[in-house]
This record gives sequence, structure tokens and C-alpha cells, in this order.
Amino acid sequence: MRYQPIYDIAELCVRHNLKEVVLCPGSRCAPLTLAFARHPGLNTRTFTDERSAAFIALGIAQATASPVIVVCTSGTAVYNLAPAIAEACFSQTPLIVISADRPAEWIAQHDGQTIFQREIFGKHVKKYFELPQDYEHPDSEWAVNRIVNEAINLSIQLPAGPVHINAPFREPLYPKPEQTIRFSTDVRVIREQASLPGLTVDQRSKISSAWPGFNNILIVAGQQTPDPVTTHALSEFQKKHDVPIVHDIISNLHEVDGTLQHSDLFLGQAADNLKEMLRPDLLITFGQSLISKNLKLFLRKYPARSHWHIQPSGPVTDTFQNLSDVFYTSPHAFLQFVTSMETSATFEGQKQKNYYKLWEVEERRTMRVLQEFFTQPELSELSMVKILIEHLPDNVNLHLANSMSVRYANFIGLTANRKGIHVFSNRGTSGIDGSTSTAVGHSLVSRRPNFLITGDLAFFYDRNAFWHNYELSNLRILLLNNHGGLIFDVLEGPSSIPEAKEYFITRQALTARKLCEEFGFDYIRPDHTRKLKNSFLEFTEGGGSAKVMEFESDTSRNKHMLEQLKTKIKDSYEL
Ligand SMILES: Cc1ncc(C[n+]2csc(CCOP(=O)(O)OP(=O)(O)O)c2C)c(N)n1
Repeated sequence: MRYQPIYDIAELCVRHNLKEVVLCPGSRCAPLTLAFARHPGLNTRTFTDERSAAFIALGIAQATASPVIVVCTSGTAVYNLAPAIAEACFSQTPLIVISADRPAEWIAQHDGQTIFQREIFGKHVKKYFELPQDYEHPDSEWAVNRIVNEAINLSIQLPAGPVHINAPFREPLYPKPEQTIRFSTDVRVIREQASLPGLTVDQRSKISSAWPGFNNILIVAGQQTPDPVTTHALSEFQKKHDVPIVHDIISNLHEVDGTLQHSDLFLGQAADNLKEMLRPDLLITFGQSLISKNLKLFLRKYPARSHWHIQPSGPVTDTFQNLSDVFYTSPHAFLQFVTSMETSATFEGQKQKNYYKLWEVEERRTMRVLQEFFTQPELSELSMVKILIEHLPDNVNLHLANSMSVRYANFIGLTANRKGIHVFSNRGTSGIDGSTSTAVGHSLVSRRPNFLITGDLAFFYDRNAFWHNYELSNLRILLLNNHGGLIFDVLEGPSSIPEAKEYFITRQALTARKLCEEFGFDYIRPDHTRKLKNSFLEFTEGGGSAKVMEFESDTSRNKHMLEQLKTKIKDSYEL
């Protein structure tokens, strides 16, 4: 068969233990579509909108912790994968993107559905690969096998990420009806024997000699996928050292007792002299981006004497502009080592204890204000997010869209007794274009219930997330419909200019009722405050079809509530 090396890509993927394939319709990609669809070892699903398809693939890759193959036809179809590829790049999610193409001599020759596909995703893929365009020669067979092996291995090499294989196909693209697609039994697999770097002797000695010289050590964790190994290592560290551990809801570290999750709220209101006292001497960071702008600003304005960043490999960012040391190791290896070090019961040790207490006092103060704040009966988006978080069962996925949804949830946080709640958010690029599709990707492959909190622009932008033939019975969406982008009413810059409503907040009139009818979802409107509890019980209940709970309100009410909360935190310093 002419396309045998292409059909064998499916076999190779199976031998690399890949299971999930996202296909998009088209003719040029027929050899790939048929190979993946007919291979019994793969789960294939098809989605018409490539933008949504690629975000769904991203969600599947997150849920399965394994690379997902995405196939599309030539032309603009390829460009539509770009937003999710960019998110996968910055969130370090492995995707194997295979685009079909015309042979090189037919590009830009008015032959239809062709664009310039070579290196189309630029730096957003770890590597661009081009398959040979004629498959008959044995070298081509070898090249296809070698390239796909390399692409799969590269996608999972840390930092993981997307790779792009462009595959030019010459017609005929389809087998004849009497032809059967078979997969070779001797497909070669090149396996990379990866290992996580531990700490070297030199690194250990640097850490143990420098550590006692710091009084105010602070740990800040950015976004991370849920990882019980890091959670455990941090819990053990916490028992031994009086080091404040600050993180966001997307750091997935809430199960570590005694961490600090409300720094965004109190650092936004704290006076300069308090911030000076909170300034770290040694800042230790790991994970990816932070949601909290106030935390970022604080760490830039009050820089630590040293900033150590821990990551297994890859390019390093200098988010707080004072990075001093990078330890290429895993956070858990680093934490295990510093946990094993002896703590000093000296005056210096007491100083660290006092520093820890200082952060703890701020965290407790903010939690008290929050508790009191939510005793008022007035409903807002923030209180809806709080109620949902309280009603979440254990062992669910919580997906947070950009932009206010992830911030609201971060203001509220999760307590350590909430077990098995995994938090996801497209914060690699913070786009509003694929939050729903990413959550849908999780729903398709995960048995866990998936709860998405989203604003209306993000929700209606990405409604093709639902436009396919697959069941979404484990999906629950809390839609915070303020008929525009509240974030632009909250941000100081855009909110105060005359164009704010029209061009920034961007008013829109839709509600989700008709969409729910169209897709057969249950639609819940929590209209009556008295019946709120029942609405949430109905919403969080398992089984049935997907459910959307729509809370409609206006931007000014929510803006007012947020301002009130900030004022209350500020006032708490004056009591
Ligand atoms: C693809 C993309 N386009 C534009 C933006 C800029 N942006 C950030 S937040 C936002 C508004 C989001 O509105 P909504 O989903 O209603 O959420 P809310 O701000 O009300 O929470 C926009 C347009 C973006 N992040 N991504």
C-alpha cells in the first residue's frame, strides 16, 4: 500500500502508549484519519471546529497526563489550531499535531485549500517536522518512522509541549473499496529513557551552607498540575520549617495544611511598612505563572536578597526581576532535601518563626474579613463562586475560565480538608477562547465530575465546544453572565474612560437558555435566594445531562461587591 508508512504512524503511537486522537474533517488528511480511526488500539473523536478541537485535545492531554494526537486537513484548518497550541506551549502540555498538506510544488498555485504551513506555529511548537511527500522509497519509510518517534519523545521531554508534523499527501488519498488497511507488525519504537534530575552534591552543599544565612525565607508556588508527590513533600517540609508557603488556587497545593492562599487580597491593601516587614530574604519559587498581580508587584517592589527557582529543565523566567539561582531539579527533590536539613534553634531560627507568624496573621485577618463579608444576603458573582466551591464534592475537577472566574476562585481558595479537587485554568496564555473546550476535553475522558466557572464572553465565544456527538454528562457549568467583560470594569485603566462600555466591557445580550435547549443540557437559574441551596444541590448532583447554572447580574453590582470587599480588608488594618 502506498500509504503504509503513514498508516503505521497509528501503530507507532499505540506502541508509545498513546491512546487519544482528536480528528478534524477534511479530505487531504484522509490517510491519517483512516489510519487512526481504524486502529483498534486508539480512541478517536471528531470535531468540526479546529480551534475547539485543539483545546479539547489540550483538556484530554491534561486529564490523561499523556500526549494527544490532533489531526487536521490543509489550509486555514491548520491556523485554527494555533490558540490551543500556544496555550499548550506555555502550559507545557504535550500535543502531537499532524496537519495534512499538498505536495510542495502545489503551494500557492491556486490549487485550493493551501496556505503556507511550513513552521506555521513558529516558536509555539517545540519542533516542526516535515514528512517526505513520496512514500514509496524505503528511506521515506525509515524517515517517517524516525520523525514520528522523535516528535512523540520530544513532546514529553521536560518541559513538555506541542510538536507539529506537516504531512504532504499526493492524490489518490483514499484506498479502493476492496483494499484493507493493515498495520505493520514490525514498527520500530525508539524509547527515551528519561529521568528526573535529582540534586547534585554541589547543589546540596550550596543549599545547606547558604540556608542558615537567611532569616526570612518565603516559598511561592505558581500554577502546577495536581501532583501528590509535591503535595506530600511540601507537607513534610511544612512540618519541619517555619517557612510561609504562598500559592494560588491553580497551584493545586491546597491540601497542604497551613499554606497561605489570600495574599492577593491582603497585599493589595497592606501599607508599605507592613509590606517591608513581609519582604523575603530568600525567595524560593517553583511552578508556572501566578494569578495574583498584587503578589507579583510585591515581589518586584520588595525584592528578596536571593531568589532561587526550582524547575527540572527548560528556559527560566525572571518574573520578579531578581532571580539569582536556578536549581535544575524537581520541586519534590529540592523540598525533600531541605526537609532533611537540621533546623537551628538559635536566635536566627526564632527570626524565621516570627516571619512566618507575620504572614500567618495577615492570612487569618483576610479569612476573618471574608467570612464576615459573606454573611450579607446580597448575591453577587463572588458569592456564587463561594457557594459553588462549598458545594463541590471531593474528587472533582474545577476548571476556571479567564478572567474574573479564576480571580474570584482565587480570592476564595480551597481549604485543606477538600480532598482530591484538581484545579485547571488556561493560564499559559490566559485566553478566553478555549476554556470551555478544555473542560469538555476533560469531561470526555475523565470519570471525575467537571465543574467549569466561566464569564459570558468566554462562554459564548467557545460554544462550539458543545458542537459534536459526544456525551457530556459529567460537565457542570456555572455561567456568570454579567453581559460583558467585567474585568474591564474592574481594571483601573479601561473602567474610567468613555469607551469602556462599548469597546472594552463589550456588552452582549445572550443568555444560555436557548443554547441549553439546542444541546439538550439542563438549565438552572438560581433566581430565588431562598431556593439557592436546592439549586446548588440539583446542579452538583451526578448523572443526567450536562448542566448549566446561569447567574445573571450586571457588572456594576459585582464591581461594587469587589470594592466593598477591598474596603473591608483595608478597614481591618485600622481596627
Ligand atoms: C482570545 C482572547 N481574546 C481577548 C482576550 C482579552 N480578554 C480578557 S478577559 C476578557 C473578557 C472576559 O469576559 P467574560 O468571559 O464575560 O468574563 P468576566 O471578565 O466578566 O469575568 C477579554 C475580552 C483574551 N484574554 N483572550
